[in-house]
Amino acid sequence: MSSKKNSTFICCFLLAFSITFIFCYSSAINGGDGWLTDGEVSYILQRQLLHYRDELAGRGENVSVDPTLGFENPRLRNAYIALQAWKQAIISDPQNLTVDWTGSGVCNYTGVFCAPAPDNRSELTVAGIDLNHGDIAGYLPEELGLLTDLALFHLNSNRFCGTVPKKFRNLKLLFELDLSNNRFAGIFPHVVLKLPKLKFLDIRFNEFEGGVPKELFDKDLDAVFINHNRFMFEIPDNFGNSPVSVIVLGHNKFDGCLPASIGNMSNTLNEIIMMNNGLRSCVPEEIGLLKEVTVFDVSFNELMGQLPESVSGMVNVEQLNVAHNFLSGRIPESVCRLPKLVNFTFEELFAGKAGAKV
Ligand SMILES: *[C@@H]1O[C@H](CO)[C@@H](O)[C@H](O)[C@H]1NC(C)=O
Ligand SMILES: *[C@@H]1O[C@H](CO)[C@@H](O)[C@H](O)[C@H]1NC(C)=O
Ligand SMILES: *[C@@H]1O[C@H](CO)[C@@H](O)[C@H](O)[C@H]1NC(C)=O
Ligand SMILES: *[C@@H]1O[C@H](CO)[C@@H](O)[C@H](O)[C@H]1NC(C)=O
Ligand SMILES: CC(=O)N[C@H]1CO[C@H](CO)[C@@H](O)[C@@H]1O
Repeated sequence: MSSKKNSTFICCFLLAFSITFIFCYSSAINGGDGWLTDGEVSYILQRQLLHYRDELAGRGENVSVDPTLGFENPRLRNAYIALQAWKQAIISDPQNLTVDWTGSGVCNYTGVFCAPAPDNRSELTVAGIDLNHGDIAGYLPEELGLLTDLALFHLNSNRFCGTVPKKFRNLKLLFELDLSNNRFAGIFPHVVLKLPKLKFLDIRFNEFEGGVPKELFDKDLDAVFINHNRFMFEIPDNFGNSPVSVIVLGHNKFDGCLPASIGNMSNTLNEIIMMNNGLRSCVPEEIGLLKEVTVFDVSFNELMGQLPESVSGMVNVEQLNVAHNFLSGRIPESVCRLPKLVNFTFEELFAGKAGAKV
């Protein structure tokens, strides 16, 4: 054994040991029924060894593929590697959704959808994964980057934790990414900015924290949901460059101003929800340019000044919520003339006046 391999081995062992220890310790303090079975320990050890190797080279290299398995084409073989690696990274699957993830027929796995490859219609490839509401716990291994033809990846309402694999940058066809309502943490998953076909980004209800890169708003996305995380940043001036029809940023810790550039979204913006952040500014005149908007909610912020008369331009608005801010002055009469308005909530915090409803 070379000394490099030797030290690698020791590192792996220590890593595996410490993780096993934490695992045992937490299950003991959680009042679980004591220690892990030998099977569980060897599983964790195995996974940690695999994981450590993966850090050194491209992951997936060392998921062994039984040579007796036959695959229709190399894409499906890669998909097999990705899905087996993922299955190993799953700790709990109470609905047994991945129990049938065995053998070479990956297109028959629960939650996995195949379609002819866009660049070769005579080859089947994995085009979608949908494990919504699976309640599965685990993490996403880098091997998922082998699913290079994936267009849809839906994981909402599971218990996946950790981060979004960097190898997701290989998913050049990914169109919809829904990781909502999981336990992902760490900084904003910058890898999503590198996905040329991405239109739908949903990472709401996770534990992401830190800033949101301003490049997000220059990207050609149709829907962005990043609400209910721990993001903290100032809304940048390029916000208005975003061509989204729906954007939901609520329940984070954004501050700064509602930028005037929002007016540039007039042809595309349909719903915007920024409730419960720390926005501090006046409501810009330019909101009146948002003629396609149906839902506009900036409630529970620290917006000041008057609601501008220009709101009369929001001719399609059905729900307009500006309550729980520091807005003052009279409500512009033009609000009453908005043809589609169903629900208008405005509250003068200082006067303690109840919301006005139309
Ligand atoms: C999943 O499989 C386990 C073991 O075979 C079984 O005990 C359990 O009832 C199954 N759960 C569901 C929801 O089918
Ligand atoms: C998927 O299942 C069907 C029906 O059980 C079977 O005919 C087919 O060969 C399977 N496909 C693969 C790729 O294993
Ligand atoms: C398309 O797929 C078929 C079946 O796997 C293969 O024989 C053919 O060489 C592929 N064509 C190209 C251009 O890769
Ligand atoms: C976007 O909005 C800003 C501020 O209102 C304005 O100065 C700028 O010219 C607009 N850009 C485009 C491309 O419309
Ligand atoms: C990174 C790594 O450990 N790669 C290994 C994967 O498995 C092959 C075959 O056993 C080895 O040759 C590689 O070194």
